[in-house]
Amino acid sequence: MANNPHTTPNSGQANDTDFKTTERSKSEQLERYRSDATGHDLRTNHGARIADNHNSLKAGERGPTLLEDFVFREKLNHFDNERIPERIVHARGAAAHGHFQPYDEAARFSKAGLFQDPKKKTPVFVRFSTVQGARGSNDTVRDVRGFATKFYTDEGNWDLVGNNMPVFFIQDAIKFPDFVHAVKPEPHNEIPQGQSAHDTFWDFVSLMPESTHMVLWTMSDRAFPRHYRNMEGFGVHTFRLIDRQGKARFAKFHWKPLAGTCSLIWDEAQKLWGRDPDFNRRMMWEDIENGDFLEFELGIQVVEEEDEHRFDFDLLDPTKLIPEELVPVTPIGKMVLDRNPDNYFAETEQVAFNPAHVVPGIDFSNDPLLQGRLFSYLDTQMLRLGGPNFNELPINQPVCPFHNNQRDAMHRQTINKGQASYEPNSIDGGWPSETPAGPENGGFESHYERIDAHKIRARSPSFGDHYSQATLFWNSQTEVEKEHIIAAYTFELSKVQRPWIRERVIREILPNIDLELARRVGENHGIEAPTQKPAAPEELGASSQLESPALSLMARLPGNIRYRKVAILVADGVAADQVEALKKQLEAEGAQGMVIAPSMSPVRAANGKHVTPDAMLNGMPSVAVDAVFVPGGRDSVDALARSGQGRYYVQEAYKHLKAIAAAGEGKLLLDAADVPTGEGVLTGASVDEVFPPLREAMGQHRVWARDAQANDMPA
Ligand code: HDE
Repeated sequence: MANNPHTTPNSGQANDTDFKTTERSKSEQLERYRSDATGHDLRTNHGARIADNHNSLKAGERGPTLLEDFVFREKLNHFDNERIPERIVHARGAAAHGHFQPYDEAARFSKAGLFQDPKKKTPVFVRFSTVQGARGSNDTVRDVRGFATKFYTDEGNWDLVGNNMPVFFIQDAIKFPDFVHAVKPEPHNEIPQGQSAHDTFWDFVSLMPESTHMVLWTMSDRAFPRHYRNMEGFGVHTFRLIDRQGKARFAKFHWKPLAGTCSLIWDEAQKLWGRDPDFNRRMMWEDIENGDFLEFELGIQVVEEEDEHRFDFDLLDPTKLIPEELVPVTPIGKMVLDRNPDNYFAETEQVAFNPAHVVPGIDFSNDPLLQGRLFSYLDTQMLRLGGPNFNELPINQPVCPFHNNQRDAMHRQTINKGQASYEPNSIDGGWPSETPAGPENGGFESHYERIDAHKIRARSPSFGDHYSQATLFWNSQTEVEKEHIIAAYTFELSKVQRPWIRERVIREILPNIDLELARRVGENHGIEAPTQKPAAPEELGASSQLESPALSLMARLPGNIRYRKVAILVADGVAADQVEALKKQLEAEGAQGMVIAPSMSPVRAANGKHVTPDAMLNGMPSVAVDAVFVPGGRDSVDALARSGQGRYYVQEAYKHLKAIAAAGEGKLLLDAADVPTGEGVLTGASVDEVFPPLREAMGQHRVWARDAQANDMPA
């Protein structure tokens, strides 16, 4: 078994070099650890069969439990110790397995093995997460999403540990504990969970102007993606790629979702906290089980070393992005996530990502945030996973063979043979030995960079512009997106108790992004915003670019209706042929029709047949679907129109800018609920008539034209 690090003998170089991963390598490796109890006896951990798993050993039927009961003690003892510390940030997550396949283009930029052969599939494991909340918090909170990918390559694991936003709150890692202490639930009462809408967060960020750009991203709809398949991912920092000739280039990594980008609406996201706190992880899980895999393209923005200083921002500053209009994103491969984990704890919880896990062909820049991360991740895993041997956990093991002279420590599993655990040695033939760097299968060699500098605690003046890219982001949003951002600042600050913090945000921070933004948020708080930008010119900076269309979520709308869910509202007397007709039309386009009824009892249709519901009105509420269809059938529509839940369903869908269609008498439900037709509310005699405009409206994800009046809907 060449790919088992535990069984590969110390056979050295030749074996290691010959090693080749396949798409299945990781799954085959995990198979050795998978355990299935089907058909097996219940036994203790030392292997004794258990005769009675219901009664502890007692002195008499009504007497005390005896210490002798090793079956009871082992069971309770294991249970009492089942928890490990959750991640200090990114505690809540969901993950999936898949593979990555490079395009031809990739090999030009990096000698990394995974990029060389367009036919080669490298296994990956991806964990998506929220940042602020605890492991049991909600999926749809306003927060950054983590997007961490472990590539199990021939040459070792490469971890691309990114987020769904391309910049970060701080410039230097030494501020990370301050930032996290400020955003986490407040220390005296542990409120609020999964949110930044509280005093300590706004206190910190309003005193740290460098956070302004990233805070603006988190106030946009990017902060609650509709589905993990609908969000972009970013490596954030500038990295280096090294080609086969040894030439280094700067690069930023991007994940582009092939299903397009789209997000929830804030009101919808909040309601989902109660209706389905597992919304994102459930959708990913169910889609993968149904064979609707998640697909992303990996892209890079490449900057030649000699161009390092050609931008009006510093490439090493993680609060800045490179506008795609300045340096386009070159696609270099595709990732498909197609398999759910077998066990949440063993895989999703125990996976340990680390930006320092790189392979030859990928290297770091001197971004001071990245440099700090190179320390932090290994450090945190020691506590979280109980010592330095967490690399032996099945999910963390590379699939290539690996040997070194590290030994012992808690929970060591490898049985290292031989006497020499040091290097150089002559006792074990000098193995394991070093590998010289080279264009192929070489050892890792750090980029040969000349540094000539003073040891100093300071920031480069080139990091001094804190606002120009925030303004660029603001200018690049559509009117609807701007309104959502204004509403977000208004909401968040309404939760801040201390007036001076609200004032500081509105008077000293927001006007530097945009005077109108400050004025509007100020108006909602009874605070007058200044009419001139208050920051010093060097802090305001000057972006050579005024707009970047790629920064708008609307730039990558899906355009089609694949993976969309449409609620079909039914009750007794429904026109079953219309239910069937719509389901067929949707399925033909890769979407799904969900039959939703007042209860789970089969509905008796007008033609006498039975229609089986997929869910109940309050079990799959409108916030959990993308569009609503009301078929005809007078009795069915009357019953729904009489029901508060029926009327609320279409009202809420209207409020959340969802496409709504009604065939035949279905319109009567809309009338009863005061849902006006027009602007994505489509009516007609038949499914054939309403489906084309319904598809068109769903392709835009939301009916944006309705944004202004939809808020008046009382749902
Ligand atoms: Fe992290 N971050 N981070 N981070 N981060 C962690 O590592 C840290 C940063 C990111 O699904 C922790 O294993 C420091 C940027 C993701 O398991 C910890 C700094 C970006 C995940 C840590 C940053 C990230 C983490 C907590 C500033 C986007 C979840 C548990 C210097 C590029 C990975 C753990 C998963 C997790 C430290 C900033 C992404 C404490 C010190 C910037 C996606 O080590």
